[in-house]
Amino acid sequence: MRIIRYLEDSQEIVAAVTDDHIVYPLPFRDLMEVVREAKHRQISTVSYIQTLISGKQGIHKEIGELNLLAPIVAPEVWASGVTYEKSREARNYETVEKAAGQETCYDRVYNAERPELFLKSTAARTIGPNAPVYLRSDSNWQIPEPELGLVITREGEIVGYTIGNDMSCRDIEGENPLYLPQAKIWKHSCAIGPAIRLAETVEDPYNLQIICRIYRNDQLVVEESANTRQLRRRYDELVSFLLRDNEVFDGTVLLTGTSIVPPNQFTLEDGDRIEIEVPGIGVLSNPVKSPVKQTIANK
Ligand code: DO4
Ligand code: MG
Repeated sequence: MRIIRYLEDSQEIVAAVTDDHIVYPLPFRDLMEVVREAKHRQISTVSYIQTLISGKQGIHKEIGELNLLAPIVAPEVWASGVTYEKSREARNYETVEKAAGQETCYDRVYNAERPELFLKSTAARTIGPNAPVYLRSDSNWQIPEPELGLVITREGEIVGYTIGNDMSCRDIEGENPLYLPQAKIWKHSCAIGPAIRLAETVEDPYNLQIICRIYRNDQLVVEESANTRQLRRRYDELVSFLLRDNEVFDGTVLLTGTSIVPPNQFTLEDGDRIEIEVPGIGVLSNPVKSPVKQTIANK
């Protein structure tokens, strides 16, 4: 079972979607309200939703036919770094810190007990399906980072899984790792969606396929895939480090790192379209817009 949000007649609707693609609008403003109410009734979220939708008609629709919004207004999106070998290799390729035979900060963090965690985005900077991700005007080497996202409660319980795009500037981070916040955070630099699959309905979250496709002029120019079984850490471990002496809020999303990096010569361009698919969750599709186009569009 998945949870989506969509816009209909200017109304934001939260809905449950069954595996046979029936959409059931729910009388709640967001998933976290449903989770809290289920807890209060001491039943699982899925059981509670089943009681809500039982006997209801539902709408037979592919979610792509709806005007989808981000599946949750995440107060914060955090991200994990260098949790896959592929990410370590890419970071070592781009960094000026790499001296022959010497360990980099990326090698060290990949092997360390403490993971790399960073604040990726806030609600205002995060977009949902089909909205444009923006490029930075001061970078010439930009890529999407397709990642599995954990949707957590303020206690750190993983209630669902979504897809995230941790847009990144390889040249800015490569010049100096201390530039990480600028390489990672700007307006529309994070997309999540299209749905949240409830954790109870995921058989094995360490066996999810992630596929990334990038289209330029409607031609497929990048297609790569990975599997969460390649992750070096456990999800609970990432969440527990995030919660250490920290306050997180209901509906926080924690991205778990990327194992897909486009070829080193690739950089995103205005007009590209990024698709990130996780079977069972859906396809997160976003067009790419340059700063020049954003300025014109905002006028
Ligand atoms: O160290 C930089 C960030 C790495 C990252 O975002 C990732 O591995 O996904
Ligand atoms: Mg990342």
